[in-house]
Amino acid sequence: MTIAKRHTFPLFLVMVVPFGVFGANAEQGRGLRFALSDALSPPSAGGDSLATAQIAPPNPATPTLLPTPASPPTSPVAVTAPPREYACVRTKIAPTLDGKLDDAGWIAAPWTEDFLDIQGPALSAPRFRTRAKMLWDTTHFYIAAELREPHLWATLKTHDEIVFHDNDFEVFIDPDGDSREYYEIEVNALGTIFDLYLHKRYKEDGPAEHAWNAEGLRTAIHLDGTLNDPTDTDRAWTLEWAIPWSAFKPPELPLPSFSEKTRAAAAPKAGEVWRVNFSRVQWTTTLEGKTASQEAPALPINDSYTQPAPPIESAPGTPAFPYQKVPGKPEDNWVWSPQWQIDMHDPKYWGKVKFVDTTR
Ligand SMILES: [Ca+2]
Ligand SMILES: [Ca+2]
Ligand SMILES: [Ca+2]
Repeated sequence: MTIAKRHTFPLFLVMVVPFGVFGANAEQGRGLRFALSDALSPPSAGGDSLATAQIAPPNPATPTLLPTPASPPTSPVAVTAPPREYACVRTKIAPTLDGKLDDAGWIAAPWTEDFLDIQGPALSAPRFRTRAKMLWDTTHFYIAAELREPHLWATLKTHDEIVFHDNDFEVFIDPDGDSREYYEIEVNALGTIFDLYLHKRYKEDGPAEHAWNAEGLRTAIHLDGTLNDPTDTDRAWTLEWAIPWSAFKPPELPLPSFSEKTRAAAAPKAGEVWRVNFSRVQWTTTLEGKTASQEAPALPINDSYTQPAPPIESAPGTPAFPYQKVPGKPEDNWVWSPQWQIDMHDPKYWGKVKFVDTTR
């Protein structure tokens, strides 16, 4: 199954609450971080049809500034390695955006290291393999990723919903590496995008600007398996993104500018290094291996799965036992370059991506 989308809607200006909260885990920090902005947002207009691939633009809201709560202490892990590095090769032929990574450019491009826990190699290794590739040309930054996944699951369908409430793949990009004026894009297995701009880190009172959109972004996802069907075992999802360099443009905000605006959303020069990191958010669901039988008396579905009783009433055409998050269990965060803390918003730990041009 391949899902392709193109985002070309205009930019809307929305001031979102500054929020500097990071708890002892990413669920706490993220949940708090979005609680107020969610509350201030107008109600969702509902899911968009994948068939038409139309994405509703976010509705404008009244600019609002609220005081930042005190940040609880975090417990960072000792830093034992420098940030990851990757040589991003300029490609002569743009990949075909179909979610499949069989393009000549992707075949030639090296994989990143396998993702590990956000706090580094001292923590448990991820349950499922994740890795990425990057390419560039004069018009776009291309990103590919492979996420091994025995239970393809996604529910969110509306642009700029909080996509990490599903399992997702995320990229963080700070072109000039000053830890200010940087960008984040998230996607789930349905291809739903949540893209946002950070004026400063949350620890420095943000704010996050959800109304920023990666204009001209094209995405495609290939599902190696069946989405939202717990009666079988899936294998992976792969994705391709083409992000125009022109998308890396800070929105107009009533805030002081740093250096990103002077870059004028230009393509990198050969040899330039940008700070980039990838994150995979992975929730544990009630149909992952032993979890179901640990939670409640179980009903057998097949040789592989059990499901807590009683079964959940489902809409016609949907599986009788939809995936459910395990209540109270925080998400896992698996990343390319370890952050040594449960906080993606510390760009000094992001990977160093060097744009290499061997075509001349
Ligand atoms: Ca492709
Ligand atoms: Ca920056
Ligand atoms: Ca957005």
